[in-house]
Formats: sequence, C-alpha cells, structure tokens
Amino acid sequence: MDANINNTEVKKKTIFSGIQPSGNLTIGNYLGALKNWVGLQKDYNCLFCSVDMHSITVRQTPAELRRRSVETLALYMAAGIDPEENILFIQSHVPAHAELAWVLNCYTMFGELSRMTQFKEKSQRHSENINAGLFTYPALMAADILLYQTDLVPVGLDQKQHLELTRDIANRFNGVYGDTFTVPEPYIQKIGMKIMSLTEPEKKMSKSDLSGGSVGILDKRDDIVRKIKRAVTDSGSEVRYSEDKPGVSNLLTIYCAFTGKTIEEAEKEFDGQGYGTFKAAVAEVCADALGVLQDRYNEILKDKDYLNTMLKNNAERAAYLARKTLSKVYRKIGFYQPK
Ligand code: ATP
Ligand code: LTN
Repeated sequence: MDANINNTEVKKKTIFSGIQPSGNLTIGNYLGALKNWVGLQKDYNCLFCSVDMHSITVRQTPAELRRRSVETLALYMAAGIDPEENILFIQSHVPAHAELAWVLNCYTMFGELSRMTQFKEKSQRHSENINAGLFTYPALMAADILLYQTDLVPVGLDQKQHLELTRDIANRFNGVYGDTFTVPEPYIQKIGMKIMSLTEPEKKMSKSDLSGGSVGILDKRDDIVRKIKRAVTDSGSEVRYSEDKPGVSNLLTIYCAFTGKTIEEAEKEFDGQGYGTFKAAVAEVCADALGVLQDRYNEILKDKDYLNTMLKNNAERAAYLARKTLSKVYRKIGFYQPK
C-alpha cells in the first residue's frame, strides 16, 4: 500500500486506536476494542498502536514492557488485523507523538484534566506514584489521534470521556489557528463496550486487576472455564439481563459478544435452565474463540524476523503521516522551520 494513506485517490476515512501493553490483555480489551477493529479494517485506513508511552504512567518492569509491546501487536494480528493493509506500530517508535503531546499540553486545561475519571481512579490505585504523566495522559492520547487526522476511534466505554476531551482540544486549536485537525468521533459498540469483573461485577474488568476477576486472552482453557464457572452470579436462578443482576447480565453480554446473538435470543436459549448450564455454555464459547486466537498468536510469535521488519516498516509509514500534521502545527503556532 502507498505510504500516503491520505492521498486523494483513496477516499477511505481514517481510524486510530491503541491498547496499553501494561499487562495481559483481557476479554474486556478484546470485546470492547480489538474485536471491533477487525470488522472495520476493510472500510477504513487504520492505524493500530501499542501505546507503550501511556503505559509508563504506571510503573512497569522494563523487560516485561519490552516484551509486551510487541506481543500486543502480535495479538492484534492473531485477532485478524492484517499488518500489510493496516499500520500496526509501537507508539515510542514515532517521536511525533511526544512532540505533539507537548504542544497539546499547552492547549489543555488543568480543570479539564482534573475531571478525568481514569486519572481519579488510577491516582487512587497508585497513590504512591501520582506523577505528572498520569495527569496529562489525555493530551498524549489526543496527540495519538489528531496526528493522523483520524475520523473514528473504536474504544470501550471507559474511553468516551478522553475522546470528548480530544474533540474539545481539536476544536479549541482549530478555533485559534484555523482548520488543522479533523475532529474525531468515538466508535463504541453497544454489546461489549463495558465488560465487568467476574468477581466484582460492579467494577470494570481490567488487565491490571490480578484478583481473578479478569479472563486473559491468553489464559489456558481450564483457567477460562474455572474463572467463568466461579463468576459471581446473583440470587435466584433466572438467566435474565437486568440492573439488579449485574453478574448474570455481564455473562450474558460476554456470551452475546462472542456468539453475535442478541440478549433476547440468549435469554430465550437459557430459559428455565439455571446458572450451571448457562455458565458452562459461556465458558465454552469463550474458550473456543480464544483457543483459535491463541493458536494463531503462537504461530505469529515464532517469526520474530517478520515481526521486527513489520515494526520498522510500519513505524516509518506512521512517522511519514505524523510529520505532515506536526509540521502544519509547528507552522501555525509560530515555530521557526528553516526551508
Ligand atoms: P489498565 O488496567 O492497564 O488500565 P485496561 O484493561 O483498562 O488497562 P486499556 O489499555 O486502558 O485497558 O484499554 C484498551 C482498550 O480496551 C480501550 O479501548 C478500552 O476502552 C478497552 N477496554 C478496557 N477494558 C474494557 C472493558 N472491561 N470492557 C470493554 N472495553 C474495555
Ligand atoms: N487511553 C487508552 C489507550 C489509548 C488510546 C489512544 C485509545 C492511548 N491512546 C488513542 C484510542 C486512541 C486507554 O487507556 N484505554
């Protein structure tokens, strides 16, 4: 594919999304984000990133971060993202992300950042390390998105607030300097947008939660089955989606997201069957789908040379596009650039 994915012959819109290589990816990441990317790739020019720079807002073990940064991209490929047709890359390989983030920091308000739920939650969870990066994280995320003149950002529900801030930053900048950035829209699927913890269904499933409430994409079949069978359900025995049944509703969501069935269809299927049969069925569809993905993942990881070449090529393609936006920004704000 031509490196210039914005050329006039190709009218496709642009998608950008990313996942932090900060732990073992969960079925929350898969159903809320990754799985949706697969369906979108043929209709859009897509950039999918492993956002290692975001990860260091929380302390990481260097060797693990290095390994996971690549493995995250291998998971994208195993899920069905084509690395030739899309740009798969590691964030820190394209310096323009950090450069634009600094500029956008100066167009993002302290009050706006203070209202971010993710910042409030993470600063509670990591009270020993409330660093400036954790606070200004959304400006880096805005840079990721705005660098590529992105139209659509497929994410889970928890990222909606960051997307709204990105739009505000883009509009603010465009208002001062004239049209510079495309103002992106969030793309949030209804089923799977917020998968909850299996042990505490009022909390979001998260890859940094080690309590057993998360199913990892790479978990072994036995572990997947055991975790789902032990998932917290509610009193009663009816398989029904409702606010007062957060555990059962979450399992129904997981079942439907994997099978493509509607909630009504699933409720009918398990009518009168009790939680045991239902949980076994959820465990089976989940383990089957992840099993296929894991086989592909293991194959992909065997070819390190291919992965490294792909990483270098894709970082160049991304950097080329990012430079164009960054030069435009530097010119508009008054940074001197010799001819
Ligand atoms: P961490 O625990 O490290 O904060 P996380 O599991 O919340 O990580 P992110 O890297 O922050 O994952 O998110 C990557 C993508 O996965 C985002 O689009 C996010 O909205 C989505 N996502 C994360 N958790 C869930 C979930 N439980 N349900 C649906 N989507 C989710
Ligand atoms: N902030 C996101 C990860 C992320 C992202 C992005 C998602 C960083 N940059 C750009 C979409 C687009 C998160 O914590 N889940």
